[in-house]
Order: sequence, then C-alpha cells, then structure tokens
Amino acid sequence: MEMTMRWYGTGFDTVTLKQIRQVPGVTGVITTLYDTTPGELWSQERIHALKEEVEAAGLHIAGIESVNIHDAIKVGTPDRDKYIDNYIETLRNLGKEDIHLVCYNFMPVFDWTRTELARKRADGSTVLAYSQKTIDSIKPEEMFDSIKDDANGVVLPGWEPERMAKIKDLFEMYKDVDDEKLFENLKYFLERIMPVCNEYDIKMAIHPDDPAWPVFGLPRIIINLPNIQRMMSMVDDPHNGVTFCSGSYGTNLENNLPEMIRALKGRIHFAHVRNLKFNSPDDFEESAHLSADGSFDLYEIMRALYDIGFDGPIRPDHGRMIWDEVAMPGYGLYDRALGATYLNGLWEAIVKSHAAK
Ligand code: CS2
Ligand code: MN
Repeated sequence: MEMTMRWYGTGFDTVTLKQIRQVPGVTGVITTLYDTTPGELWSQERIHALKEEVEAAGLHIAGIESVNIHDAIKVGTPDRDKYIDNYIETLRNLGKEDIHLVCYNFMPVFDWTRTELARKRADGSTVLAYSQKTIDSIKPEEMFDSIKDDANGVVLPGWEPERMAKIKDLFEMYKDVDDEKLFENLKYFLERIMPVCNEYDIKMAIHPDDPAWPVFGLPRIIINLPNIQRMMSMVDDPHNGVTFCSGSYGTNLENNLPEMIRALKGRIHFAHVRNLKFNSPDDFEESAHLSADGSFDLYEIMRALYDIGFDGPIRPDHGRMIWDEVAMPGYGLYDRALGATYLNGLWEAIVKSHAAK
C-alpha cells in the first residue's frame, strides 16, 4: 500500500503540500480540480499543471478524488451521452498524464450526509456526526442550512451552494429513479468508459454511499457486498473496482468490514480507513482512528487489506478537528496526520509479524 492524503488544491485547502510532505510515510496525494463542475471536460494542460505543482513539492498524484458524475448520467436523461463523452475525454487526459486511479460516486443529489459537522466530544475535539432522528425530522432543503454554519467558511465537496439552491429541481429529476434504474444507468456509464480505462489502465474506484442506506427516500445502491458484487459482475472488468471506505460501509453495522475486504480481493483499488463511534445503531460520530476510540478494530481492517495483497493508495479519511485547527470539517491536517501515522504503524507491525513467521 501507499500512504496518501487528500488535498483539495491551492486556494481550496487549508493544508499545504509542504505540510503533507512532512507527515512521515506519506508519499502521494489524492487530489482533484476542485473548481470544475460535474460533466465538465478537464483539459490536459490543467491536469499537467496540477501534477507539476504536486511534484515540485516532492509528492506525486496517486489518484483523483473525484471526477464527479453529472446528474444526467445518474438519472439517465437523453443528454447523458454528451457528459459521458466529456468524462471519457477527461479520463484520456488523465491517462496521458500518467494518472491511473479515479474515485467517484454514484449517489443521487447528495454526496455524504451528516447532520452535524462539529459535534463536541469529551476531549473537546469536534467531529462530523449523523443522527437518523434528525434526518427524519427535517426536509432535505433544510439540510444544507442546518450544517453550513459549521463549515468554517469552506465549500464542502458535494454541498456546493449553487447545487443546494437547486435542491428541489434535483429531487424532481430523480423522482422516477429507483435502485434498478440507478444500477442500469451505472452499467451504461461503466460500459461506455471501460474501453478508455483499458487503453490507459485507469482503475475506476466507486466510493460507497454514505451513510450506506437510502436517505430522504433517494435510492442508494453502493451500500453492501451483494450490491458491489452486482456492480462488478454487470461490467466485469478489473478496471471496474471500488474504493473501500471503512467509515462509509461501516455506517451500516450489518457490513462486516474485514470480511468484505477479503471478498473484494483484486478489486479494491483505493482505501479510505477511518473509525466511527456508534452511540446507537442510528447515531454515530467520527472518532479518532485508534481502535479503542471507536467501534471498529482498525488492526483487523489493515490486516485484511494486507492479507489480500492490497497495493493501492490508502488514506485516512475524515479526521477530528483538534488543537484549535480551523479547516474544512473532516479535512484538517492534525488528526489526519495522526491517523496516517497510526495506520502506518499498524501496517509496519503486520508486515514484520508476517516476516517473522
Ligand atoms: C469522501 C467522499 O469526504 C468524504 O466523505 O470520502 O466525499 C468521497 O470523496 C466521494 O464520495 C467520492 O466521490
Ligand atoms: Mn470515504
């Protein structure tokens, strides 16, 4: 595996490449062109410039998170092909710049959903949290307003104000889309992009829906092992794989994370590893990475990744906000650096204990 951190780019991220470079063992970043909109074509020039900037800081681009999918593709409207054509061109331009991993998601309307961006924990840190009761008591259009004050002035990925302004239209657009339709539209998209993925050896790594169940009545399909297996078999190509995100699949306690990892051998192209602390099955908060602080055994998760021979990029996902840092919720430097260091420590111990046998 290669330890990486997500970086939103100069002007968007409070964290610098220099800081990331100083986190022990972190050699790459997962980045994006944050100012592009879904469906837009990424020029080779812009990708090249981003790559040069990252390389000048002594790091490299280990993958893109995300090239977002236009709603027309998810809904399957007649104009979807023009957006898929753009996506294909973007993949080609990434391939030409020697970038071989793309993370994306197929969630309708919202990306991840949390009801609080700054829940206070006993140690004074703040974390993202989710309560089903809160979701059940508000309308989707109220969702953005209820959390935006805790966003520390930054635009949250997937929660862009322009998008939120159109929330009612978005719901209207998805009104006839159920699980089956969404699977069908995902299949159509994957079939169209696989040739370019094969040509440039680009691994597509779908990110799970977070939380891993339908929210506000919208369908959500990338939520458990049977559905991932369905997704992989409907377009059976090794380039059609997954981002294994422990914090997203883990929202559903029925998902056995180490077992899922083992079952997905060969198709996990990217890993997000973090912990959650459940207060009840429908209320959880994002804890420190340390196993003892949350509900998951991070050693078992890392060991499962080791056992399947995982050799792709891994990153700490969200971190807590600690030491008075002001940053995008979930994406401060300090706790993610602690997370990366902890995960590296677990990995080193696993590697050495296997070598000793
Ligand atoms: C990320 C997701 O911050 C997060 O929760 O893991 O937003 C992820 O980047 C997207 O869903 C992938 O397209
Ligand atoms: Mn994730």
